Amino acid sequence: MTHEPDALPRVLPPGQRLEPLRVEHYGRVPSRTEDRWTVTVSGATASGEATTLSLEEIHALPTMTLEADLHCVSRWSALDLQWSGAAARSVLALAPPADEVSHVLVVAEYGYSATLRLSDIMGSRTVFAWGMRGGEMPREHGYPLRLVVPHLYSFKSVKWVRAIEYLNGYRAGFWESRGYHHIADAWREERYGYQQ
Ligand SMILES: Nc1nc2c(c(=O)[nH]1)N[C@H]1C(S)=C(S)[C@@H](COP(=O)(O)O)O[C@H]1N2
Ligand SMILES: [Mo]
Repeated sequence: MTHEPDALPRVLPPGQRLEPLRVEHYGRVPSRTEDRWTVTVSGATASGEATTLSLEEIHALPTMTLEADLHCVSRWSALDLQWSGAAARSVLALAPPADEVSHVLVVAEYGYSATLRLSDIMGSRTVFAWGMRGGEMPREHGYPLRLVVPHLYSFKSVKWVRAIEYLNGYRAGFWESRGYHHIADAWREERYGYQQ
């Protein structure tokens, strides 16, 4: 009889510990209903105009499924989560950035936000998700629209996305302005601003 281990060895980024998935966020779970959910794209757009995307438009994009982990900067990691939604780059293509854009501020209902380098949000494994573990994403995990950026600490994986602002240069979002790293690559252990 061959020995099948229960689980493959799991590789965690440095300084992380494995924990079951939990719900973690600042503030309340939004009560806004899906029919009143829009996503505003503003700042340095290619057209010079701000655009309001409907949830329908975003949910109509080709979907992809992604296996990705959550790595909280406070050191818990939940592994092997399955997300489905649209590639972030295909959402941004609906209202593209101007050439000089370097960063993107992603803003949630109630004002939570995170700043990403344009290259991180345009990465092939970055998604705007609305499905999770084969079903509809539970509201507390970010339905109806949640960014998932697998290689960065999960404070960058903004739940309940309501706005995207294109920036020419870096501007701190919620945790970045409270001492956390502006890039936050979990594999490079970029936790705190003083490491920058
Ligand atoms: N809108 C919003 N998104 C958020 C947060 C938040 O406070 N508000 N917290 C972030 C942090 S710090 C973590 S660790 C993850 C947790 O995701 P989960 O609740 O799906 O486990 O959500 C991220 N996205
Ligand atoms: Mo976190």
